[in-house]
Amino acid sequence: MNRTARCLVLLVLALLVGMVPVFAHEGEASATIVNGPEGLVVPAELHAGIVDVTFTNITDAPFAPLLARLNDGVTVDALMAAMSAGPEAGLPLITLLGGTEIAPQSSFVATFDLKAGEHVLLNFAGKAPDVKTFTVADEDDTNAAAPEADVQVSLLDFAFSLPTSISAGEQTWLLENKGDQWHEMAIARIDDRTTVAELRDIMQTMASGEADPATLPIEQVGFWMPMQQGERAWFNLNLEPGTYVVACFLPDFASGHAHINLGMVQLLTVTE
Ligand SMILES: [Cu+2]
Repeated sequence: MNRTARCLVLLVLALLVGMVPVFAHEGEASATIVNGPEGLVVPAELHAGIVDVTFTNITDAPFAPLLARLNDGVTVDALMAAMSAGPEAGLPLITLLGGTEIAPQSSFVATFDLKAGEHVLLNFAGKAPDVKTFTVADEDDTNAAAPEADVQVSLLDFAFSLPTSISAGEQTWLLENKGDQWHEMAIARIDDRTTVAELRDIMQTMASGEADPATLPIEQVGFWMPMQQGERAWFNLNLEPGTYVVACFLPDFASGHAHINLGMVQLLTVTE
């Protein structure tokens, strides 16, 4: 074998070794969902129960995957027709499981407690909305255990139940919607020099929805997209010591108010 051929064989072997973890996960309690140049690549079938989902964004565009289960008897066509009239029309047809924002060329692992049924994965962050479907099969032959959580958060109507102080560094968060409404969780770091009066102003500006959050002295460090009643998910966040605000900006359709205005906002201290 000449030198070039040997190099080629080594290259192919290296690529294969690199790909092994991807294949080894299929059929187990994990799955990989890729946002690529041709759009979303989603496994056709997943198992019910606890499933680790690795979201990989290999594009230079933002990726915001949102998982939803179609309610009984609802078709994807019916969902898309309803969504075109606005989210309020689409919501009764689905159960949202949440999702997050994934920067270009990066990955994020979230663990879901999947229930059997037809599902959709929506990405509204790209140039055009991308929707893919997958089935969650009835039987749970994986028996995967739920991850152990360091930080437990309950989403309520309208409050967060979460510790006021947590440890810095990599922590596993468990998010559960124990309310009746849909909820999301945005986590933003506040400048440690912020006074209480300034903080009140920041929260009011955030709640008004009128100011561009990018102009506020805060930095978003985490976000879990809308999740509905009875759903739960786990993911890791690595926060530095400091002061953070946790808030839900979703609307309460009955009153027209954002949940943050109804009390769904809390400060969180991250300690060394
Ligand atoms: Cu909420």
